Amino acid sequence: MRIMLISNNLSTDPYAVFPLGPGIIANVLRQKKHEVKQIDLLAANATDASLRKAISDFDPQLVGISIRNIDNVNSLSPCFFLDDAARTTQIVRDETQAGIFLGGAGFSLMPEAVLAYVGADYGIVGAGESAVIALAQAIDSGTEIDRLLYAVNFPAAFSGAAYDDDIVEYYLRETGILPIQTKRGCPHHCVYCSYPLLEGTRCRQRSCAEIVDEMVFLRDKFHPAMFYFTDSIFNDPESSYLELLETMVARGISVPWSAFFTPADFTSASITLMRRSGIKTAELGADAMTDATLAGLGKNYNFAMVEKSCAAFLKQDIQVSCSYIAGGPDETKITLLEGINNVSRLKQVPAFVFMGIRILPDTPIESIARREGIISNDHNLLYPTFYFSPAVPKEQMYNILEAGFKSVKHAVFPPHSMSNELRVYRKLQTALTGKGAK
Ligand code: B12
Ligand code: SF4
Repeated sequence: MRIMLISNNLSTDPYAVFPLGPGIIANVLRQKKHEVKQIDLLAANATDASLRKAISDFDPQLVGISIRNIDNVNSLSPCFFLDDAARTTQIVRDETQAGIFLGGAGFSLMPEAVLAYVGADYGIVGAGESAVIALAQAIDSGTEIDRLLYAVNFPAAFSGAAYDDDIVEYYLRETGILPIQTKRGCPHHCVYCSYPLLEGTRCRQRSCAEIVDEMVFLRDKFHPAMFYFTDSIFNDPESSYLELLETMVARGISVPWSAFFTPADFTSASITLMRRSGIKTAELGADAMTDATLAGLGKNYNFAMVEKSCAAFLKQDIQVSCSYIAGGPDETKITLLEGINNVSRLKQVPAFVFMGIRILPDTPIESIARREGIISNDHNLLYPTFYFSPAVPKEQMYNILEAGFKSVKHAVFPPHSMSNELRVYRKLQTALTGKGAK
């Protein structure tokens, strides 16, 4: 079949990200001999007219639209992205009779609601590799198929992506970064987090040899400035990431990389291995700023562990940054002040501080918010809705954080001042490698 895949994500905050999910879908469909045309609306600098023309030139028999983000999860300058997706869907409808299906992380968080809002025909919830093949087969043969296909009902698969030249070139020009996913799933139970819902609660790693083959291919073909491992947590509790790093060292991958880490008792040998395999910077999801609020988020570590993790990286001259969310369960005026103090102490660690937690369906924070009367039973979570600890009025929370972090040079608050600073920070990371980035 001729299948068009449209990546609808226009967000460039904190930076433009290569559409890895649609790339995987394109790859598996091509392996089944479907003719696939990928269009990334950002990379193509698409207008309504150019999108219409691309559709009529390709004349697809099926069109997939990827929905990565519903919103920007930022309570202080919220953006809602589904109107763009609805508009793209309408353009596709105008130009072709082909069936339209949705997929992607944003879509999978609220599939029924997003399908209805955007006005598409079908949706694939979760990892799309196997379900998309079944969907294409059914449409091709005229067999009836459910509107929503859930990945859990299909054989597990974990594929690499197609990295189409025109799309890769745009992202390399913009950031120098190419993303790779090495594992899926997270076994932790942080109260606000949707990642285990999206990817499951068990870590499943792709074969190290396959990942490193892909890195060698990408390095030699595109010369990226940096790889970004998009795993929910890179340092899984079983430490399977160390095997990957060993394979990278053995194969002489010399491209810098970065990833999300959760605070842990890192051994110096593991950090040495990260350094030898080219780590550029560790993004530590510290998430809360005090012991009490870490416990409120369901974390299994305390702030001393955050400090210990940072120190372990810094000791081997590895740059580390931390992100925090103020205002979660058990936040009080006292924890805010204590947290500002804690974060200020970590002078060598850039800190990015958000306020309020985006409430996503089926996460424990949703039940907490209902219990505390923050949302009603029929509240529509499609529209950005945030949890703020009822113990501190929101405005007061903002004022405490703003005043507290004003003179703390390594901390960014409020988040709308973050975009530029984070962008500068990222650019600096890639520029320092001297390759690829603008
Ligand atoms: C890594 C990551 C980042 C990194 C990206 C680094 C990089 N260079 O790529 C950084 C930190 C930069 C980032 C930023 C943001 N992120 Co982010 N990010 C993630 C994370 C952890 C993984 C994304 C990823 O690449 N996964 C790997 C790919 C292969 O998986 P996938 O895209 O889901 O694809 C699979 C399926 O979804 C499906 N699929 C995907 N597309 C399609 C299309 C079709 C047609 C079909 C059928 C199927 C399908 O099949 C794929 C293969 O199985 C997810 C959470 C998660 N665990 O999913 C959040 C996530 C996607 N991010 C999210 C958000 C909100 C953002 C930001 C807006 C936040 C912010 N203000 O910083 C920005 C936006 C950036 C941008 N320009 O778009 C949200 C989106 C949900 C929402 N509320 O809208 C998520 C889900 C996290 C969350 N809070 O719940 N992010
Ligand atoms: S916040 Fe991180 S460690 Fe916690 S459940 Fe989510 S991905 Fe796992």
